This record gives sequence, structure tokens and C-alpha cells, in this order.
Amino acid sequence: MQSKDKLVMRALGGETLPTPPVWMMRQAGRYLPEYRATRAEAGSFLELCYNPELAAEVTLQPIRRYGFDAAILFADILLVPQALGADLWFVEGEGPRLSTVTSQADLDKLGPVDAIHDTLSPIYETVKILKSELPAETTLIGFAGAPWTVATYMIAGRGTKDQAPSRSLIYQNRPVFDALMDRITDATAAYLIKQIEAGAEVVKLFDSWSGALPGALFDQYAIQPAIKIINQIRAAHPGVPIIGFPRQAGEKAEAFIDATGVEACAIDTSVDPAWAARVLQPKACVQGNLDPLLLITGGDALIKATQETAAAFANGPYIFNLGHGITPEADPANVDVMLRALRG
Ligand code: 1CP
Repeated sequence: MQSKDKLVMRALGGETLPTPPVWMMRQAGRYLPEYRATRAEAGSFLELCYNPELAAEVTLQPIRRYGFDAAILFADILLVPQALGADLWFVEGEGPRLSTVTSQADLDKLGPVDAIHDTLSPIYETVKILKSELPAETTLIGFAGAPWTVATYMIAGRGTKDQAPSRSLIYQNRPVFDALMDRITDATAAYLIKQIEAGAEVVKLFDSWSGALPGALFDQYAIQPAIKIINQIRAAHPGVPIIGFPRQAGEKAEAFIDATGVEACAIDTSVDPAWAARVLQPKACVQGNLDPLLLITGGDALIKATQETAAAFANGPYIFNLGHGITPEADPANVDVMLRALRG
């Protein structure tokens, strides 16, 4: 099957399909026993990310189990900071930790953009393996974190609730913040271009914390970096569809689509599907936004919400997905319930 004939590619090309293609954020993850087994075999989360055979294996697991229409490369948005020279480690049961960047001296310790591929080459290898092993009809999605979201982890050294350390740096040392953003922006474009060259058919930019940007700064730090990245990708590989995920941007998602020209906009659980269908869908394919909590609670509420979400977007280009990643507590059987409700 040619890439352009795959269901996800057709939706991204603007086609309205009778049954929407479907995949899930974090579809390779701890809710699956086979993921937990492969992660144990790898030793740690980071060793899994940098082991092309095992990273490809966990990417394929949810495809085998559920027949999703897309596979997302197994990696993490925090590999880019690591490739730029930040220290990165995961504290079991807590989450990521990084060495922080809050001054010119910290910035000077980071390496050049060209050097990132030394660290990231196993990721490109994973993409190559997936390209040859995925079923013919499955679309392969590459990804990276958007610069603001990646910067929040580099500045705070961990995940935070409200991104206060990063907003503080904007107010206290704008030149350092801007220089960090520029470095991440160029690294992200270079990283995504290499993923495409290795076989990714689509790329997704995760701006998980865009909702924490003060409104007046959304254009400068969510939209403008996305434009720079997209321009570099389009110059190298015109025609590769791009999915933006300006999470919790609310109605600013419209300006995001207008300014960046993304083929698709992923929406989080807070977005009203009727609004998104009316305002966003005429401009781009929409992807989302079932509440991931329903995959824990299941039952009739899951069936009803799945069908209502799909119905809201039935008159335009649409990819069914969750509003955020599936959680470790989700019941794998509920994913089958969701798929039956969607596909009949
Ligand atoms: O213990 C484990 O096995 C680790 C859990 C885990 C997984 C499965 C992490 C740590 N990352 C991932 C994989 C991952 N991360 C993928 C690929 C697989 C897939 O989707 O199937 C992707 C696309 C991501 C993206 C990612 N990582 C984002 C953006 C999307 C989002 O969730 O908003 C973010 C913010 C991260 C950072 C990160 N990595 C891992 C955790 C627990 C976190 C969040 C940390 C925090 O904010 O506290």
C-alpha cells in the first residue's frame, strides 16, 4: 500500500472518512503487560528508548494487540535535552530529572545542535526497523516536544504543575530564555528531519504545557517556534504532514492552525468537540479527544463518549484519539470496548 492511501494519511490530507482512523497517545506504555516485560528486559526506561530492537518491539505491541491505524515511535521528548548535553535520569515512581539551565554559564555547557545525532542515532535506527516491520496499512508517526514544553523541563529540571520556574526565567532573564528556546528549536527541526529521512511518514509536535504560557506570550513561544520548525521541515521534505498539539491552548488553537498551517491539530480533553468541529475542523484535520480516564472507568460511559466524540467530528477530516496519554491504571480490555464502539 502506498503511504498516501493509508487511512491516517487520507484524513491528514483532508478527507472525511466513514469510520475515523484511530490511535492513542502513550499507546505503548505501562498499562500493557507486554510493555512492562520488555521494559524490564531493557533494564530502565532510558535503556529501552536507546535500544532500537526493544523500542521497535514496544512500538509494535499495541499495533499487534489492537490494530491501531498509526504507530508512534517509542522515544521521549526529553531525549533532545539529553542530546544537547543536559543530564537526564528517571526517578522510579516520580518521573524525569534533568540538570537545569537558568544562566548563560549553563547554556555555555550545552553542546551544538549538529552534535545531537551522536546521541539520537539509535532513535533513527528504531524508525528504520519500524518502517520495515509495521503492517502495510499502518502509518508511522515520529515526534518531538515543542520548544516551550522541552524548555520547561530543562529550566525546572523536572515536571512542574504550573511551569513557574520557566515563566520566572522569562521575566528575569529573557536573553537566556530566548537563547535556550532557539537552541531547542533548531535541534528539534534537525531531529524531526532525521526521523523523516529514516522513515517517519508524519511528525507530531507535543506542546504539552502551552496552556501555561501567559496569553500574550503564546504567539512568541508556542506559535513562532512551531513555524520555524515547520519551515525547516517543509524546506527539506515538502508534503510530510505535521500534527500540532498545543495542549490546553483553548481557543488559541485556531490562531495556532492559522499561523502554522499544520495539517492536523490534536485537542485535549478540555476542548468542546462541537466548538472544535465548527471552528477548527474547516481549517485542519482534528485529532482527539476522549477523556483517558474513561479507559479506567469503562462501561456504558466509555461507549457513549466514544460514539459521541466520533459523531461530533463525522463531517470533516478526523483522527480518533484521547485528549492526553492513556494512564498506567487503564484496563487493556477497555481499549477493545472503545474500538468496538468506534468501528462497530
Ligand atoms: O516508566 C515508564 O515506562 C515511563 C513512562 C513513559 C513513557 C511510556 C515516559 C516517561 N515516556 C514515555 C513514552 C513517550 N513519551 C512517548 C512514546 C510512546 C507512545 O506515545 O506510545 C511519547 C510520545 C512521549 C511524549 C512525552 N514525554 C510528553 C508529551 C506528551 C504528554 O504526555 O504530554 C511529555 C511531557 C513527556 C515527558 C515525560 N516522559 C515520561 C514522563 C512520566 C513524562 C512526564 C513527566 C512530568 O511532567 O512529570
